[in-house]
Amino acid sequence: RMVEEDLRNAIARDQLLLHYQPQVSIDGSSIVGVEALVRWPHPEHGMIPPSEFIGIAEERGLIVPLSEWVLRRACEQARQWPGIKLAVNVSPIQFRHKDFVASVIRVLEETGFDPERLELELTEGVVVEDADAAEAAMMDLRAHGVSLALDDFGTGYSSLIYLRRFAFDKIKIDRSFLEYMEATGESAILVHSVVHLGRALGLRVCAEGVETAEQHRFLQAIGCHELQGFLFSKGVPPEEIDRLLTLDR
Ligand code: G
Ligand code: G
Ligand code: MN
Ligand code: NA
Repeated sequence: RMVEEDLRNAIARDQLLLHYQPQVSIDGSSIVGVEALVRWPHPEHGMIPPSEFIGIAEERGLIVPLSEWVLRRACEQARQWPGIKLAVNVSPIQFRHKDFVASVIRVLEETGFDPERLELELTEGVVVEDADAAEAAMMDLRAHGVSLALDDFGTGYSSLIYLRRFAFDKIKIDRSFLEYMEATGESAILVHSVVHLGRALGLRVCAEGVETAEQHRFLQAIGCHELQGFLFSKGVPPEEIDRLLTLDR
């Protein structure tokens, strides 16, 4: 297929881009991390979002080179942003690849990026297929200092079991919870419970999709740790992160 060839070339020719969405402290005053979000500026079709090509990359055997490109570029760029975390998304197919951990460690060594500043965002899909292998890979990553976040928390079926069994450092509450939240409604009760649960398990809790000051106040009141969403910033080019961090200091 044409798209496949295009994508292969885009990876090989360094034509993908990374945007970064800030993750902010609960009072909204400082940037504590950034999530790398890949973009494909296509010469004919314009900016293609990852939802339209990550799946293709997974099906066509391109997810490994694509992900390595993302991790390497993100580590290179985030080296200039000391003191904040770099969050990188990991697809289940990429995670299950037998060389996954080794490739992460290699990129960290080659870029000189501090493993303690890297956070990999995994989804439930990562752990469902071969739990033992997933557990081993996760322990290995943590032994190297890399931290792990459970992304899109609450969209799967067995999240609670995964939290008990697997060594996550953080949960990211899926933005669908906030979408339907009014401070008194049922979603608010769910969000409150998830924050409580996370804290009880000693995890950090990040809320995604924060769009209003009201949501911010609520999340602050219930003890959430970090926030991500359009209220603070959408994903932006690295130059904009440079600028925001300068303003921050
Ligand atoms: O950036 P956007 O708002 O379009 O993100 C859409 C989805 O694409 C998100 O679910 C995000 O996790 C995923 N995504 C973005 N960048 C990457 C990446 O580098 N690798 C993987 N596997 N998924 C990504
Ligand atoms: O699945 P993942 O959490 O990695 O996806 C991040 C996605 O969420 C990106 O596509 C990003 O553009 C989107 N996003 C981030 N903040 C907000 C927000 O406040 N509102 C909405 N609707 N989408 C958001
Ligand atoms: Mn994510
Ligand atoms: Na998410």
